[in-house]
Amino acid sequence: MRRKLAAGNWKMNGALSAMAEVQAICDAHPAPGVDLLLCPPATLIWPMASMRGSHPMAVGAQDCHMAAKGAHTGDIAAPMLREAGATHAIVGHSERRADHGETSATVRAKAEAAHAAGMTAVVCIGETLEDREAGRTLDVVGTQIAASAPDGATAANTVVAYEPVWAIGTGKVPTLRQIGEVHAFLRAKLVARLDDEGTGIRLLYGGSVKASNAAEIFAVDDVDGALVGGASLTCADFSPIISAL
Ligand code: G2H
Repeated sequence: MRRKLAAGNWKMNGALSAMAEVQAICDAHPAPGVDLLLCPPATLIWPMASMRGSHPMAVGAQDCHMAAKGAHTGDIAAPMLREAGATHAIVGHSERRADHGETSATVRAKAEAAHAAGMTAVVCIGETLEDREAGRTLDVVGTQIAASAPDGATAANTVVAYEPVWAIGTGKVPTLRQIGEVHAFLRAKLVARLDDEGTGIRLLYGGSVKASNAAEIFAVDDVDGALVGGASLTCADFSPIISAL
């Protein structure tokens, strides 16, 4: 069966002083019954991976370039992130799609680059409020998952995060029925395309997950965990979410 995954996305937050929070998270969950992943800014990957020591928590990047090296000022290649200690890379987060014009084709290439570097890609998809209100949610996420997930996606090298854009950092959360509908739809898409691997790929929900709503969201069928933003920055906020899984 799929193991549960609690993943934190620190976005552009955190400093070396925040390693104390990471230590507190590790101390609070010395042998977590779920998989843990924290994705800090690139500058903190190495410090976080070093600090974690032998604790099973994984460290991930928030993006990677699609090329393994080259003339791409300011970008970071997947093998470099891997060398720094990242085993995962978030690709296609809606903030990157919006701020950097990333298309699903770009996201797919980045996921393939992460795979080539031996990393797990956390592929993000999600509809806008406009899409939701126009009744296009399943069309949009269906198109995104088809175009963003590589053909070589497996249960080991890929995680999919469903993050409705309108729920990100807003405090608004879809109903449990809405989450369940999308997750069931995505599961069917993955299985149709990837057979057993599609059954094994973990589907995370993301968007304003917090301690007070985590348990009910995790109880929804085909929700295998969460990609958590703001509430993953401190042990006080993240620890109860981990415990709810
Ligand atoms: C969605 C999520 C993390 P938050 O972006 O990926 O952020 O939990 O702050 O809504």
